[in-house]
Amino acid sequence: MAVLIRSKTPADLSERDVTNEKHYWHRRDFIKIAGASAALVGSGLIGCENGGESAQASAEPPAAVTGLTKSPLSTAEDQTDYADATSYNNFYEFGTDKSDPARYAHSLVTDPWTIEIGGAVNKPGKIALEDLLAQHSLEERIYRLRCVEAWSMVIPWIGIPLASVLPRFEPTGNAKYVAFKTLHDPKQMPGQNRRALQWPYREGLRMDEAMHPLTILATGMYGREMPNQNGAPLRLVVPWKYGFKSIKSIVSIDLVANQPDTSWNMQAAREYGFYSNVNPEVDHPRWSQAKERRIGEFRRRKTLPFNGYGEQVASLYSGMDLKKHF
Ligand SMILES: Nc1nc2c(c(=O)[nH]1)N[C@H]1C(S)=C(S)[C@@H](COP(=O)(O)O)O[C@H]1N2
Ligand SMILES: [Mo]
Repeated sequence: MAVLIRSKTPADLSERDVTNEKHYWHRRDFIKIAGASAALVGSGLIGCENGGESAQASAEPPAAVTGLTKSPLSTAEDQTDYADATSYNNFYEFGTDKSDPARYAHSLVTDPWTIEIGGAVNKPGKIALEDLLAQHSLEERIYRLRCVEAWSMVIPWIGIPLASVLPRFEPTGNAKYVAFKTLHDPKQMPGQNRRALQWPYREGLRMDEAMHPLTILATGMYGREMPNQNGAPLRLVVPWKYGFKSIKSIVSIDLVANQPDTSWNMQAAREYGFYSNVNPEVDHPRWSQAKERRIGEFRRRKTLPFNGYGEQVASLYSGMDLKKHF
C-alpha cells in the first residue's frame, strides 16, 4: 500500500496534538479496511501468522506518559506529524516496506520486558524495564532523526540518558564500546523468517558516544509510550547519526573491548560504516547525502554535518578522517 504523506496545514501547526491523533486514528481505520484485502498482497508477509488481523490490534493508542521534564537539548523546529512518524518506519523485523511495521508490529509483546547487561562490567545482570525506569525520571527531548535514505523527521522522544544507565553496572577498564541487540523471536517478529538482515539486529557505539549527553534510551514519543513500530519498549536515539544506529526493541547491552558488529555494516560494509555520522560530504555509494526531505515538506533541505549537532559532538571525532571512518 502506498504510504500517505500529508503536507502540513496551518491548522495542524496550531492544534498539533489533537489534529495529529485524529488523523492517525482515521488512517488506522483506513489501513484496517485496506489491510483486509489488496494491500496485504504486495507485502510478501501475507500468510504469516498475524497477517490478517494486524491493523485492528495495532489500533490501540499507546498510554499517555505523565510527569515528563522538558530537555533544554531539544530543537525548536516544527515536529513531524504523529501519523507520519508512526506509519513510515524502518523495522525490518516486521518487513521491509515502510508501511509494514505499523501493520504488523502489534504481534510484539512488550510487557514484561527484560534487558540483560553484560560484558566488561562488575555488576552484570538482567533487569526488568520497569525496574530500570523506576530509577530514572523521564525527559522529553525533541530531536531530529535523519535516515540514510535522505529523509528526516523531528520527533519529541521520551527517554533517559544512556549515560545515567551504564554506570549502574560499573563498566571496567576494558569497556571501550557498547554493543546492543534487538529481540530475536521470529514468532513475534515475522520478518525474521526472512534473511533481509542477519538476526538479531545489532548496533554499537564507542564508549564516549554512548556516554554523550545527547544519547538516550527512548521509551516513548509524542507524550505517549512507544508505539511498537517505533521500537517499543526501548530503543536507542543518537541524534547526530543516521537513523539505522537507533536500534529498536533492545534486549541486551554489552560493554566490550573491541568495535562490535553492526547489522548494516555486516550487510553492506561499503555502504554503512561503523560510525554512521550524518555527513553531507560522504555520499552513500548509491546516492548523495547532501540533501534531505523533511517528511511533511516539499522542498528538500541541505543536510547539516552531524545532523546539526556538530557543536556538541564534532570534538568526539577530532583527528579522525571521517571519509575513511564513515
Ligand atoms: N531492530 C531494528 N532497529 C532499527 C531498524 C530495524 O530495521 N530494526 N531500522 C533502523 C532504521 S534504518 C531507521 S531509519 C530507524 C527508523 O526509526 P523510526 O521508524 O522510528 O522512524 O530505526 C532503526 N532501528
Ligand atoms: Mo534508516
